[in-house]
Amino acid sequence: RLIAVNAQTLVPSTPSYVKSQLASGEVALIGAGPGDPELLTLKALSFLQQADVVLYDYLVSDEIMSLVSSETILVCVGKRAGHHSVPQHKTNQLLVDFAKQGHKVVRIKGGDPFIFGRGGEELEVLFDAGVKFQVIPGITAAAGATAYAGIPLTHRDYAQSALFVTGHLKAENDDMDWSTLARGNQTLVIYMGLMKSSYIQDQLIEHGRQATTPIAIIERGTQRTQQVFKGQLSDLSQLAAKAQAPSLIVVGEVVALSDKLHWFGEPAFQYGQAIETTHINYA
Ligand code: UP2
Ligand code: SAH
Repeated sequence: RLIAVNAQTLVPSTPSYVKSQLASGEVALIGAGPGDPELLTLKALSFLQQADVVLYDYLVSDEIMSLVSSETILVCVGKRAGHHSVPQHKTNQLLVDFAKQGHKVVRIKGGDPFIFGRGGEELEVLFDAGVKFQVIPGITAAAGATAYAGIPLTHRDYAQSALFVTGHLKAENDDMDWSTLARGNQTLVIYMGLMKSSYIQDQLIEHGRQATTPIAIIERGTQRTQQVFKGQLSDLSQLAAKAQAPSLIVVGEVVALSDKLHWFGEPAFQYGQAIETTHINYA
C-alpha cells in the first residue's frame, strides 16, 4: 500500500515485519551506512524514530538525522582527524548515563559500527555497566562507495579477496604486513588513508604491487556530491592531494571495471586527463 507524502514522493507504509522495539534503558548501536539515506535499514529507521536520545557522529548525513523526531535529544559526539570533540571515554559514559536514566538510546555511526567504528569498545562498556543493547549493522563505506562507483570488490578474473585496512599508520610504529597487503589478485580498501597516502603508495610498490595497478579514491561515496578520482598506484599521493575526507582508497584491477560499470553521479576524474564536461547527473 502506498501513501502519498507530496506530489513527487511516494513512500510505502511501514511493513508489518518492522516490529522490533527499543526498551527504556536500552541502547541500539546503529550503522547509518555511507551517506545515501535510502541505504538505511528499515530497522535503523524504526529505532531512530523510537529514540528519546540519539548520540551521533559527523559521518551520519544530515538527511538521516532529519528523520529523527523533533522531540528527540540529539548529542553530537563526532570526531574529525586529530580532533575528538568528545573523547571516547566521555561518549561511553554518556551512553551508560542516558540508559541508566531510563531513556531509549540510539548510538548511530557512519557505515557499520563494527568496522573502524569503535562499536565493540562502546558495547564492552555497556556490558560492564549492565546496560542492555542491540546492534543494527550498516553498509560499510567499502561496500557502499565501491558499489556507487561501479567497482565490484571481488571478481573471478581479478580479485579473489578484498582486504579492509585503516590508513591511520604511523611510519615509526608500523606493524602492517606490507607483503600481504601488496599481494596481487586482491582488492585493498583503505579507510582514513588520505594523510598517509604517500607512505602507502611507496610501501605497496616496494613490496611488489605493480606501480600500474589501477586505483580509485572515492570521496563522499553514495552521497549526491560523490567524487571519484582514478589513476594508477604511482599516482596515489598526487590524487590524494585533490581529495578530502571522508575518502576511501581502492587499489586493484577491479577498479578498471568502473570505466564500464560506473552509474552514479559525476564521472571520475582520470589522472592526467581533463575532466569530462558532458554527463548526466543521476543523483
Ligand atoms: O586522512 C583521511 O583520509 C581520514 C581523515 C580522518 C581520520 N579520522 C584520520 C585519523 C577522518 C575523517 C574525517 O575527518 O572526516 C576521521 C574520522 C573518524 N575516525 C571517524 C568518523 C567519526 C565521525 O564521523 O565523527 C571514525 C569512526 C569512529 O567511530 O571513531 C574514526 C575512527 C578512528 N580514528 C580510528 C579507528 C578506530 O577503530 O577507532 C582511528 C585509529 C585508532 C585509534 O584508536 O586512534 C582514529 C584516529 C585517527 N583517524 C587519527 C587520524 C589522523 C590524524 O589526525 O593524523 C589519529 C588522530 C586522532 O586520534 O584523531
Ligand atoms: N564505520 C565506518 C568507518 C569509519 S572510519 C564504516 O563502516 O564505513 C572513517 C573513514 O571511513 C573515513 O576516513 C573514510 O575513509 C571512510 N568513509 C566513511 N564514509 C565514507 C564515504 N561516504 N565515502 C568514502 N569514504 C567513507
